[in-house]
Amino acid sequence: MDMTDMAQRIAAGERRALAQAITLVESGRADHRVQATALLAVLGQDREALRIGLSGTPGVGKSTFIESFGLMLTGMGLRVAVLAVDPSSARSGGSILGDKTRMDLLSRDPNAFIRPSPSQTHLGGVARRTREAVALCEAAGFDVVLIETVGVGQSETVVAQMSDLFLLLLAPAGGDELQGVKRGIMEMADVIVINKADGDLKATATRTQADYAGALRLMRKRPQDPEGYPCAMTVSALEQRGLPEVWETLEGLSDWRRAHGFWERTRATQARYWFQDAVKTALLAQLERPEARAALAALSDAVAAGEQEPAAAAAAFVRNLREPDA
Ligand SMILES: Nc1nc2c(ncn2[C@@H]2O[C@H](COP(=O)(O)OP(=O)(O)OP(=O)(O)O)[C@@H](O)[C@H]2O)c(=O)[nH]1
Ligand SMILES: [Mg+2]
Repeated sequence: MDMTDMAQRIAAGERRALAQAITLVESGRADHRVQATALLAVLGQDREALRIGLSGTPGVGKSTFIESFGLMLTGMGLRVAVLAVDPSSARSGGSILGDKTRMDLLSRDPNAFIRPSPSQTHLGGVARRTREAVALCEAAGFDVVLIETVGVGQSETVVAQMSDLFLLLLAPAGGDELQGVKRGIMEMADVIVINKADGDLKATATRTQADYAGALRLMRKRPQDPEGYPCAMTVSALEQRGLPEVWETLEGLSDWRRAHGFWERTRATQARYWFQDAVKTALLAQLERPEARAALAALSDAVAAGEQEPAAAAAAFVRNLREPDA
């Protein structure tokens, strides 16, 4: 595959090229990794989307929200990409692929692009691939990239590392359940959205929103927040209520952060993180090469037999690690 040609097709907004490129970054093959790295370098980072991380427990209405919110955005003339980080291999058939029925209209919208998460058990690998998929969607000219994850703990941190804004979706619930949301996740949220504020649940949703608004006010103020943020609001994804307000709230925050330098700062911090992550991944990949494995096995035996001291043997091993083609 010619990566310059591929890059041009992605930049021109060719969906098939984008889908192929995401498959490439998701691949575990070493030659694909080389191509993916080259492609990302050719594409550069001139185009910027608003990256929105979105988390919520199973059944809270993430898919319904993305369908309604996504359609609202495409209706405004924006191009929307949806990606997912799925920490659990337990979900059948790879997350939002099966969900495409719930995102039926959005998945058929020419201004939307929905990509199911790669089915993988190792969160680290999935995270890197999703981050690269985000970069590909930006290069393809999408205005908004939604990165969905099921709220089970660890995956939120990873999604926050690749998002400009973080939205936490919650269900209406009694006061006790406020304790159920882990503090760390609350602290990550820029906007807490109580979904299902309709029908019988409407009053409970309003109460839940007030509870969270109160809890947020008690939290330590973060430098990257203007007055009134983080905030809590109610929506009905099903009845498409409150969605323009969510968009205004997100835009207001991103505008403020851009104007005050926090946008660039966050992206710079994230770039550092992913660079260091890539270095670690590359070094670990070197350990998997046959020569390295053989050397490691031989030195392990020598250490076990007491012929070599562990630290000295390790230092010698690392000194002798070479690039595959060097
Ligand atoms: N009343 C009401 N029900 C909703 C709303 N949004 C979603 N639901 C319902 O809640 C259920 C779960 O919605 P999903 O959108 O599949 O939730 P999810 O968070 O994507 O769930 P997982 O993919 O399993 O993690 C469905 O039966 C939806 O119809 C809403 O705004 N109001
Ligand atoms: Mg879903």
